[in-house]
Amino acid sequence: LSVGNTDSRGGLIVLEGLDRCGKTSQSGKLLSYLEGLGHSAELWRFPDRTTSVGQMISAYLLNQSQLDDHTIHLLFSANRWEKRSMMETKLKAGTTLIVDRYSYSGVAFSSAKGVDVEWCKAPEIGLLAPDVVLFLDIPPEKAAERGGYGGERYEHLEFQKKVAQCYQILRDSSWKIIDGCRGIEEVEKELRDIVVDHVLACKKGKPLSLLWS
Ligand code: DGP
Ligand code: NA
Ligand code: NA
Repeated sequence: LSVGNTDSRGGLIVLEGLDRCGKTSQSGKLLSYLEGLGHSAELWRFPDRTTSVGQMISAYLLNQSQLDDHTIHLLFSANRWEKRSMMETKLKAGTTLIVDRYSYSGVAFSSAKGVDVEWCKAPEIGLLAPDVVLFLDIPPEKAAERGGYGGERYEHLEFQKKVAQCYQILRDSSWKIIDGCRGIEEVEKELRDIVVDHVLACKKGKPLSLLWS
């Protein structure tokens, strides 16, 4: 399903992975790299904790509030929906978006609690589909060893193991599996090449599409 006139648009580049996989620092490096090449680019992240929905999510993650698993799932989804039109506007204006977590986190983290996968996917239908998903692959034990789990709700090894399994069933042709166990520079170099290829394809008019496709 394609969305309107998308000549020379920006790319929608999503980074996914377990907590402590390195994607947040790699997202920042990618932004600097693209800007250095003269591309218009922005760094986004989900959850976006700055909105009122985002503040409810943040309180939940900090264990300051308790919510039913389905309820919090829909709030995470609403947090992506409230940014959808701005996302489309930016992409069509030619800005590439580097997005730290997206609908795949939404489904992986909720289905890891036992919520049905198809139920989890449903509210994500109609969001913009990423041009590429960069999955930073790292064993849960290794991520846990890196330290710096911030003490938020999901930051426990046993839960992260379940999330890792749930991510596996979400892989599709837009995914690139990146070995996140290597050094920062090595990972960075692999990501740069993939991202530039996708940004150029989008510039040449690759159409935008919708989840899940
Ligand atoms: P971060 O700010 O990237 O550390 O993400 C906060 C935590 O929330 C992290 O453990 C991943 C999880 N998370 C991110 N997006 C979603 C989502 O859509 N649904 C659920 N259930 N969890 C999510
Ligand atoms: Na986190
Ligand atoms: Na993060």
